[in-house]
Amino acid sequence: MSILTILEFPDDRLRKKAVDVKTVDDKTKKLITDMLETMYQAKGVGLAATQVNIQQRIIVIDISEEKNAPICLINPEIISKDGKKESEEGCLSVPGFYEKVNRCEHIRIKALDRDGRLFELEAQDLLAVCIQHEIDHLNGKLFVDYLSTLKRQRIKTKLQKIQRMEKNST
Ligand code: GNR
Ligand code: NI
Repeated sequence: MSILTILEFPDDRLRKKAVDVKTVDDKTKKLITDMLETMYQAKGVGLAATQVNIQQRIIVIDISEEKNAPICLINPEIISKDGKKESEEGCLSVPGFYEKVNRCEHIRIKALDRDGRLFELEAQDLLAVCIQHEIDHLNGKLFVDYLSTLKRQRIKTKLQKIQRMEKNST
């Protein structure tokens, strides 16, 4: 198992669009294990492959309190959605910033699991928010894109300042 490096806004690589996984093989499974380990270590509830610089449509999620309920979504697609709900979002690629974002309240998705088997899942509340947030990552989109230009610019400047300090202290 290995901890992967999580890219941070405004890194251009977070803007790449991920492609479908063609076959779920041992390499895919190893990546999923590493993504889960990376997500748990970073104390996140979700992680998209794009965030660790892998342009494949793979997402891991665990919204459980005990961190013992990993969900893996390969090639996820929203097949129905309804309602609107605003909630506070954060992102491991935008560390330290939390803002309200509007999402669909209720979604139904289809995806492949770790064994390459097709399944459907109905989600609401945090799980629905998280799945929509992660699918956005696979499409090169970040939650800060839903904010005003001014707010996004302020976040960008503050993060770049922190990133410069981190770079100069190693
Ligand atoms: O850890 C995370 N928490 C979170 C909280 C509210 C809405 C979405 C998220 S996802 C985020 C982890 C992450 O950045 N996934 O891409
Ligand atoms: Ni995120």
